[in-house]
Amino acid sequence: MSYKRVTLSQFLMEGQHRYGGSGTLTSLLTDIRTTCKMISHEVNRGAMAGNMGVAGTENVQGEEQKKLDVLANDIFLHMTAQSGNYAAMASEELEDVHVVHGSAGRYLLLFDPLDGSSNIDINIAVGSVFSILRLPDGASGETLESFLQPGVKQVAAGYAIYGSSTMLVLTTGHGVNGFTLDQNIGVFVLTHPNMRIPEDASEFAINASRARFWEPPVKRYIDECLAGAEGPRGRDFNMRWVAAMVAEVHRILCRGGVFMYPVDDKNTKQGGKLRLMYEANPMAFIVEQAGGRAITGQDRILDINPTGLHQRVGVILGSKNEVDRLERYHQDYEATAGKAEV
Ligand code: FBP
Repeated sequence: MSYKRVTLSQFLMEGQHRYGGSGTLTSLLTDIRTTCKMISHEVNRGAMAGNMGVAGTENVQGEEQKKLDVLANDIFLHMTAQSGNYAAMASEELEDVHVVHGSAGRYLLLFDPLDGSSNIDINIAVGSVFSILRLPDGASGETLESFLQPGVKQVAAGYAIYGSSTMLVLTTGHGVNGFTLDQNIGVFVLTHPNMRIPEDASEFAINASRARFWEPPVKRYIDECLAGAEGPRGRDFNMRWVAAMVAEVHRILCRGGVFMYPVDDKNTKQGGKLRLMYEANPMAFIVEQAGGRAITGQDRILDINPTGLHQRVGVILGSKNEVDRLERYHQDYEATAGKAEV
């Protein structure tokens, strides 16, 4: 039996040679690797390290912060600043841009240090999500404007999932690869090369407790799935909801499906639930690189021109043919709704 194991560092070096990189991307992602290893350790220690429960503070979104939200945020800020690659950062847990003083870095890092925080105290999967942008020429990391770039400008993105095992899944625009942390030797090993999302699927994820707020296109899609083999879809569908976007996206990368947190009548004022810059954009980059699609209902998420660090959007992503169908239902609805108004 060949014992060929490829570590994340070897994979990044190999990519550097293949795509003629300068080594900066390798260094950028090495910062992220170390950060996620440290957060994985703290998540796994859980109550033993007193990491459970609330921190007694609120973040810029007005959400109660968990102790691990604050700890993971500190680990991200500290560990990724070491290399000096990043000029500045933005986090779900910080209101404003965090400038890395003295850094001559040419990159910007955006992150959700702990996604799925409501799962921490009940020992269900959580994760970290990151997005890397170039600092525009002539721009300084001090300004918000340098961050407000559409998702298509990302040079790399990914997530770590702290579940039954710890994995790091990432893209640099050349497909999607998954690495599992070998706890014995403390290295990420390539276990899921070239992940691809099946175009068809029979599994959806949406918070059904919000059904009364759904817009007609989403309601139509879910009703048809729930009608099963006797209904217009002619087959049965299954449902999942982990309440951690990282886990939903990881499931879809592994076996297909569609994940939705759409704009609905209850969150429409704030533009949706999930944040564009450090949740929707990195996940949309990953999903598209794996052959899936990611839309708001109307628009391709990666084409959105951001207006704010903590801007929220509707998210519909996953298997191409299911997202195509949801997009059609939105277009049909807008066409009929448009006619009704005339
Ligand atoms: P944070 O935990 O980082 O705030 O992320 C938001 C999130 O937890 C997503 O990961 C998840 O998909 C969604 O909210 C769950 O929402 P709900 O509480 O409505 O089930």
